[in-house]
Amino acid sequence: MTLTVKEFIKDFKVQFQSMYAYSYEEGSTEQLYNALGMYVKNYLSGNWKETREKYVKNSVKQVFYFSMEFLPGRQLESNAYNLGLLDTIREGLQEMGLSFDELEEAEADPALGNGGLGRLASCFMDSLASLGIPGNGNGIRYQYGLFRQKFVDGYQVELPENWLRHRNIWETRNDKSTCMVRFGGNVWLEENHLGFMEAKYENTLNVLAVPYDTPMVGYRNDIVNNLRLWSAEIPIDEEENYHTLEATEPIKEITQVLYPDDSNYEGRLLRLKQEYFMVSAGVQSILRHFRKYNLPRKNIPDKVAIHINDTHPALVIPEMMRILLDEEHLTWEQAWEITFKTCSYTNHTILREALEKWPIDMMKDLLPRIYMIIEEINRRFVETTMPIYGERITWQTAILQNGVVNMAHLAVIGSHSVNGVAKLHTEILMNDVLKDFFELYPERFNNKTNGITQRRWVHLSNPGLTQLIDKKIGEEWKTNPSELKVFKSFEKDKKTLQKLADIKLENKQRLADYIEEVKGVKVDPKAIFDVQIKRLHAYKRQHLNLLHILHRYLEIKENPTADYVPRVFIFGAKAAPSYIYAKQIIKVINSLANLVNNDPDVGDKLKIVFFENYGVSLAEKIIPAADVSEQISLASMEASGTSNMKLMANGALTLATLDGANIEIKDFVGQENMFIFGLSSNEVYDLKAAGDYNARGIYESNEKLRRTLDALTDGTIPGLQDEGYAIFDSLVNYNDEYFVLKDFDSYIEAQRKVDELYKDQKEWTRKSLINIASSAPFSADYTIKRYADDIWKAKQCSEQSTGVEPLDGPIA
Ligand code: 73E
Repeated sequence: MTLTVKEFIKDFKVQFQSMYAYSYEEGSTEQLYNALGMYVKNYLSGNWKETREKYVKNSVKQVFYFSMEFLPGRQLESNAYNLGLLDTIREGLQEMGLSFDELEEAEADPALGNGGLGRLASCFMDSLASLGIPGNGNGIRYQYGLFRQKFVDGYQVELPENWLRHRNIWETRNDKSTCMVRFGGNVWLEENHLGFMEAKYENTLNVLAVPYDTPMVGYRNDIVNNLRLWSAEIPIDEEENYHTLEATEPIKEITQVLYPDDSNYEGRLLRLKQEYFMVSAGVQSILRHFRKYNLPRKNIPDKVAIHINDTHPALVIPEMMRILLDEEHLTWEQAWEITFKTCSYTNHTILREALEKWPIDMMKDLLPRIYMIIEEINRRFVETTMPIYGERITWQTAILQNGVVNMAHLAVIGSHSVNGVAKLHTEILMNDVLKDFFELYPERFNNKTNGITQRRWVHLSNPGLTQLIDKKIGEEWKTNPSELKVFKSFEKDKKTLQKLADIKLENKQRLADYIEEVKGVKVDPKAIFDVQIKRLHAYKRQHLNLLHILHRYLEIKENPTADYVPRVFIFGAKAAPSYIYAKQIIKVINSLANLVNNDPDVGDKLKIVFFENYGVSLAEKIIPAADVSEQISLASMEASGTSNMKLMANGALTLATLDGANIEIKDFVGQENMFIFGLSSNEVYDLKAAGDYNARGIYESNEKLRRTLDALTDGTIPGLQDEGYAIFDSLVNYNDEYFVLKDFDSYIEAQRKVDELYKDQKEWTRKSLINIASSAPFSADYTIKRYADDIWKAKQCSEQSTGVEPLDGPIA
């Protein structure tokens, strides 16, 4: 059934009138957006219901992806696109004198995640639905998303992100499926009249978990999966106990705000409450189904896979045990077998400061029954491991260590699968971070390199490129990404290359206009657009990028008439509010931008643009216009990265260290089609082991570098307080934790090669084409297929879904 433009116009008018009781001509942009969103939601509701019913009726295995973060981005365009309605809607609106793009801007971009981890979860939701795999998301409906970033005087300021201020038309509150989550109080075990041990509770804080469901629309396959986000409320029958607004605070605060830390951990009580709240509500709602249909509990692992996205939801393991023991009265052995076979865990980082370790006292107070169960899991683990592996390994792998609950250890012990997110990262887990566990359970470890959805990150964000590919190789690549490799056969076709260059220039012009609009900076679209977009973190080394720009600036000042290839350095990055060093880097880049962008000696040779409030919507504008993708983390530190994949798929050339998924990008695209520099991860390990790294020595012996570093503190950059000193200090006086100085020379050399190659536009565009044509392996559809086949044992249940042929190549 295809919708005609005429039908759309008629239905949309009815929709608008039914919501606002006047004619659409009088509607505000926001009202028109709401009506359009509602129209799309109504359109898909039949499939949403049928998908749900089909899964139950056919009793298929369902995946539940538990994540504290989801970063879906705006949903109107992507839902309309996946449903096959987008062109019709665009045309219809145009006939009505309305603009789709304008209405779309009225949609809030839900920032319910920090960065890569949350965005990955949303790419996975898109791929699950598009592959027709029964998959559900389970998370938190934060009332405030990640802070809105503003720059005041070049400093980051955080403002609350009240994304629900306007109604969220995509969600459906589901009062029928609420559950109760208990915190604190006293708990003891008592034998009941049937002779079962039962857990008794008193003085608990009871919190009502209310689910809000959001449709996850598959690509043209009639599948609509579900994302369930939980909100904390006062239980209805306890309302009389909450007389004042203040009294309600401990409950409401649970789902009020997302913790703004990426790759970091702070043992805050509220965060532990959030984790347990989400986990308990999610597990209860899954197991309720088995009770309702009286299904054999031992079949749970055949019907359910629960995925633990980093350790944040690792309490799934004791919570599932709690329900199976206390409410289903299974034996420990039965409950453990079910739990272990159901759960799987992904590790996303090796950064020590990101590994969750909860103080035992905190856990005991807040979750007394859960703590008892963790203690018992630990006791049994120690009991079985000790006689076989001895003391050292046993104590190093125990869950309870030195007064804390080690969540990664809980996750590994309670899961049948443990995976990293890129080949190198998985190797580091096996050889270093989780080495002892790899010895205990080698069969559990596997790699699943991250991926991205081409639908959002190419088809929708880069329509020009998408049309060109369609024209050259047909549309099959859209459902079978491996077809993209056919595009490579055009690498020597002059016309195609010219067209590709034209499209890039158009995208750059569009971004240049936007830069002028929001930053008031005029940039030349013919300059190299050099992009680093990711959270601000010392290990990601935005300050290495900064040093190179500063070095370039000094060169221009010294020799303004030399022949420079014009470059625009583009940044997007939020710093965690408490991460002072990261905020100092932002300030220095902003101050340098202010200097450089207004220096008449510099002109178009060099510009710096630091966007405020980087997020999914901004990424969609920047990525199609990028020439260079900066992936410059210290080797071994970035688990995978995903902006590297998005930028490559849009034809940017990668400038990278051999870290995370950059290595696999190199394997597919070829070293000659990117710019590699810096220490390898083995060299980093050796350098750390040798313990003789001498940053000051490098500073003193490297003239070029010294001049650049000195410019941080000698007044070259106006407007700084002590931020330049702080960076200088960390690098020179505190021995440069992330080996920025060590990699400086080879980074400068790689940047020189970028300039050199850009002078040969044809060759640059040829390499760009090869990048695009080699990007298929990083489709999240492949990643999800591997998760489904190897870990979840979940089947595709729709023949129309994206067909993913097995890919040859190095991704395991
Ligand atoms: O390398 C990225 C990776 O691509 C990694 O840093 C990121 O996850 C991405 C997706 O796999 C990540 N985020 C976090 N840990 N790793 C994290 C940790 C604590 C809170 C929020 C996010």
